[in-house]
Amino acid sequence: PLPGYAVSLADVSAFHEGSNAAVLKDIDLALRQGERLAVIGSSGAGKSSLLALLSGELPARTGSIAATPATLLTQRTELFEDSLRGNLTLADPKASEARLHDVLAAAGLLADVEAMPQGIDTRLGEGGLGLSGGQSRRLALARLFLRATPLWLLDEPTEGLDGATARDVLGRLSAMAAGRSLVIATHIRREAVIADRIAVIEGGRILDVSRRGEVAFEKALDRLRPD
Ligand code: DUT
Repeated sequence: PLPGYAVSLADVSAFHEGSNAAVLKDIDLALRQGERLAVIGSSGAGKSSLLALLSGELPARTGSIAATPATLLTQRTELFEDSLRGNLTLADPKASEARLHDVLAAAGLLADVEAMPQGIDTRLGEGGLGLSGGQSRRLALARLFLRATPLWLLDEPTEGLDGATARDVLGRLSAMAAGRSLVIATHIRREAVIADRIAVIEGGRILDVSRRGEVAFEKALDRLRPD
């Protein structure tokens, strides 16, 4: 990207494998380093696809795309048949014990881990301990916190967490993200209010982008699930 920018897209279209209809159309988007963008729109509008495009997972068919290295937090958390430690350090094998402790605390998972039979060395997955949906989500966040990329792409980062936990985790996420650029695909108000700008996407097109302080920004927030 241009100096000072994390992302620049011009006239990008993209197709999912095996589909002959563009999932993203005429996408123009520039994101400055350190800027936070929320992407909202109906189910199927293309929010997750835009994150996949920015992560390099979904190729651009036309147009030009430049993005700094990014970490994608998807809606689904993959768990491996390994200890909780192993499930965490796959994000950074060199992380120190203190760092693991810090990211578990920041993800709101420390008390859960301390209550597990072998703590951080408890085995997860089949034959081991199962995690609740909320615990899996928080493990995914702890993994994200270990990834030092300048751009984080978050797909509904606090979906499935109860309101109080979600707000707590969002506060820590915001602090951990200091200096990084964020793109947050969401339909929940609490996740969009931490953004500097909101992009509305429908039918694979960006319809509108508004900035905090503008009336359109408040209107966009009003479309979201209160929480
Ligand atoms: N799609 C595919 N293949 C995929 C993923 C998505 O064909 O591997 C289609 C489904 C949909 C469109 O692309 O018609 C956009 O999907 P996306 O998941 O990007 O939409 P969303 O805005 O993220 O929806 P949601 O809010 O339900 O997550």
